[in-house]
Amino acid sequence: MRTQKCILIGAGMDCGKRRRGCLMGPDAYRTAGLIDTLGDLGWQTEDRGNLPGPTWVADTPPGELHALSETITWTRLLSEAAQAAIGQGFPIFLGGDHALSLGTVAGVSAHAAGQDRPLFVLWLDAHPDINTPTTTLSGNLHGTPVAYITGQAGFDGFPTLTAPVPPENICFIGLRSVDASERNFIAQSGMTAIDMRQIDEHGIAAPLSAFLARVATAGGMLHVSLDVDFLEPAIAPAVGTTVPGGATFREAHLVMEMLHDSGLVSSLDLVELNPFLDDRGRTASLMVDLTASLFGRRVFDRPTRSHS
Ligand code: Z70
Ligand code: MN
Ligand code: MN
Ligand code: MN
Repeated sequence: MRTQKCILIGAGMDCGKRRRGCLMGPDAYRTAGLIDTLGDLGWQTEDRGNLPGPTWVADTPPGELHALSETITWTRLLSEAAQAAIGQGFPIFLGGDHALSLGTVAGVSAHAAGQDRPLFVLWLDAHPDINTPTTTLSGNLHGTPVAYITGQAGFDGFPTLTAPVPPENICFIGLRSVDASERNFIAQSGMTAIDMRQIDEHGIAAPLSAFLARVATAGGMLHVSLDVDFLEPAIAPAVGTTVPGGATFREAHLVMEMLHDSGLVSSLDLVELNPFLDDRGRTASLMVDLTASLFGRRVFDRPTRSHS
């Protein structure tokens, strides 16, 4: 990692889907001890508090776009906050639902373009979130950020992207709930899509190593977007839509440890935590522990970098 300073940005965005509760996420991470955990690992932490985005939105009928104007407002706020932070430290965006990545990745990609460096994105999620406002069946905009950040059409009214992320720079790991339109798009997009079967057959380290090697060779910056539903619901119940068959405790920690060893990660989203659904804070605590692995917590030092 290039810096020893983290910048925490709370984004209690809760309008990317109908089910409410993600607005409590930022404070759950703080309650679970995120700041002390990072401090114990030698990181200085600046907490910029919670962004003042739109809060409560009444449900729209099924199939209609939900909270479009609120999502556009959040996207602008988050993109500005990301661009302001990333030159000053390692931003950690405390969600909030996954629609917050419309803004965080837009901001980070604008910064990377200004530095003449390619941006890569690792999307750890059961879902590829690659619908557009036109293709979405649910109307939930948390299912759309990857389409937006790669510059797909259909995002009328959203801020114009400064620097769309090339599809070849996107890597999904953990997919197991994919809409038909998303499957067709991914197949012809050039994105790397690792589903649970590939993880079962080859392990999670091999595809991650291959992706990290590409980022390193390109001299890229790497944004990591961690959706709680990447994880097996038995260990991470605090999420609106649980999808069985997720990453295990050990797979998830291995991913974060390998990311740390790579030294390539420059920003992080923690998304979809719904503390209202948690079991005595265990999901919030697990997300903090995974973040600790990304920021250098380990059992023993390792002799070499994992992607070389
Ligand atoms: C579906 C949609 C989704 C959760 C993302 C699901 C999207 N593809 N669901 N995260 N929990 O509505 O577009
Ligand atoms: Mn997601
Ligand atoms: Mn998901
Ligand atoms: Mn989700």
